[in-house]
Amino acid sequence: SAVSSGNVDLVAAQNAPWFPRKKSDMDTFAEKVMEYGDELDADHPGFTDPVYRERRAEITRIAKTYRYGQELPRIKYTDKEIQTWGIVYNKLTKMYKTHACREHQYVLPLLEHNCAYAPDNIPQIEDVSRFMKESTGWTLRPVMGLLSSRDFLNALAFRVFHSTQYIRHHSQPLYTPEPDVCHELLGHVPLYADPDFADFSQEIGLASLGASDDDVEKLATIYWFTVEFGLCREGDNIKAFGAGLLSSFGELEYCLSDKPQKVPFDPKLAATQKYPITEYQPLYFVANSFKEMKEQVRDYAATHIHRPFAVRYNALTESVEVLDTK
Ligand code: TIH
Ligand code: FE2
Repeated sequence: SAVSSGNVDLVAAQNAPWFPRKKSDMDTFAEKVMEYGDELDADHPGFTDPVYRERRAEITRIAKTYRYGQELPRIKYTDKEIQTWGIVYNKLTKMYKTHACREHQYVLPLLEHNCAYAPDNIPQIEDVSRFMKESTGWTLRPVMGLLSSRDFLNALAFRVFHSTQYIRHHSQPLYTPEPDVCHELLGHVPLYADPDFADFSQEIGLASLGASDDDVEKLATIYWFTVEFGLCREGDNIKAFGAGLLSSFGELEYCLSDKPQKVPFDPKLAATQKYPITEYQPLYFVANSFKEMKEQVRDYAATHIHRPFAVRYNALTESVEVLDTK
């Protein structure tokens, strides 16, 4: 087996879908957004609010011009936006004590202390990204809206998480069908300070590099049932660790009630499970621990994702090396 030297493509990887080899390669994602972004769907609560629409357009324009290596853009949030954040923040932080997994509960006070998380302040992703970098090597990148599954997952291989900076519409604080700054900062960020969760996410990212469309779809579904909507066992209890749950006080209450179905996490089953994207989930997977989840996904990738090459992340150069396995 041979290791490629930087930009020398191996024959085996040449026929695979393109994937980033280094962090700056992700600059090509900046203008490719799928839905939402600044084009709101008709059933979005902000659709008929011109002030909200203009504000969203302003914030997404900033994300569009960001390039690797620059300081992450600081947004001057309005009083109305801070008020929405405050409502979400106060409701959620009360519920976390009983509903959030222990890793999330451990990190939130650190974010309050180090990154100015508070009910009357929306933290800046530059400050948050620096904190993440020091904890587990993860960083944030601004994004206009939803990326394709392939681009989004590929970034995880580099320990890069794409984050929106706009906030949900003030009329519906309890749930939004799309990511917003509450979802990123309260749902995702705390978990990325946990070493096992950090490794687990990168594992999904590495498996997605150069994978077939079909395999990317499966990995995105595993991501959905873990990083976004995962539950985990804690002794005799079940707690939430999925960011979609930890950022929605509506669904956070619902997910631990007896209404939805809960089954043990199995990546092979999760990979093809159907799910709705604009309403509460009817089914959740329950993991035993982040460590076990990481091994389950690594085994799944080794046995079910077929590529004629292997990849390895070099943390010193922050780049992906391609290894010929033929
Ligand atoms: N439903 C979540 C919330 O209200 O915060 C947001 C999202 C979860 C998953 C995708 S978007
Ligand atoms: Fe998310």
